[in-house]
Amino acid sequence: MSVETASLEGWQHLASGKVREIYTPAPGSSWEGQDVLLMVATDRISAYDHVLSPGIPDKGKILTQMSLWWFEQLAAAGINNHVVSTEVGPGAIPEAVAGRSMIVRKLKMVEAEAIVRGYLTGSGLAEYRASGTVTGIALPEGLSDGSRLPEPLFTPSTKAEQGDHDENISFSRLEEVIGGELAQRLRDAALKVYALAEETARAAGIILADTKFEFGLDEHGALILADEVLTPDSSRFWPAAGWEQHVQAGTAQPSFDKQFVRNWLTSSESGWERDGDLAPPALPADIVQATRERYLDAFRRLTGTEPAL
Ligand code: PZK
Repeated sequence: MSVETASLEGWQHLASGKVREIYTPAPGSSWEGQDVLLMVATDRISAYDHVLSPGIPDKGKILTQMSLWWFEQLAAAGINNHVVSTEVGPGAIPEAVAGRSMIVRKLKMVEAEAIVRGYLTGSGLAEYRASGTVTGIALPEGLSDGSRLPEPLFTPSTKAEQGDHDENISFSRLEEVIGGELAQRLRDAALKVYALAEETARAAGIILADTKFEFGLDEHGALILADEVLTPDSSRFWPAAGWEQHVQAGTAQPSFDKQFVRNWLTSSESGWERDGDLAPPALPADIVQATRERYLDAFRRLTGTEPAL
């Protein structure tokens, strides 16, 4: 969907995220009153807190179909998800957004992000270097950027207002915010999903360094995996092939999908200043194409199939 917020027959636009759009059934549509939403993934890409232009052709389709593939794998392991339908046609998903959309159950969203980290990097690495801990959890000495952690850590965060960064919180703060019982259920579910996914990804040549899940509660109080899951937008994917060399050398792991974009943006060639007030310049066609190939590569490695484009 290159159009920002397309007008979709039977659906009414509800909200925009950085790279996704959400719709509610329009009055008179076949879904009216059914407590569902339509989630649409656009081709927009963000880096360094900016949404870039142009988008990456087919990104929304590739990531939606990757997320649906994961939901299927996880359902086989007993993890319930919010997907209701991916059927395209009149009274279902409009052709205009086919392949990049899902109709989902409207849930009572848990007001916290369920983040799991299996490898040390990003804000976890920064805290480790300062204090030897990650969200207050003590870790062994001698870990480097990209090191595998002794065991995966549940590091929840609270959703910030749009534009702000999410804030890491301790488990005890999570208990205060959402209640002790729900906090435990959230942690157990997130760690279970991460362990399954990390093993699956590693067997496919991708390291799933960390990932962010969003869960919701259904009408019976059951915890349901929601949002988009285990894509490069919600997770850090690293190529497994070079991982150990980077850890040994103490160099940062390359981002599976956005490394070309980041390298170009921060190169003298782009002329852009990361810390300035200006929007980044348009991405060159070769950077766009190389990035598209990275999304396709991740999809193919994981699923062993081609996405429907
Ligand atoms: C829900 N978002 C994030 C924002 C997007 C997505 N199953 C659900 N039930 C109720 N609400 C949500 C979900 C899900 N998933 C997700 N906001 C609400 C979001 C903007 C655009 F596509």
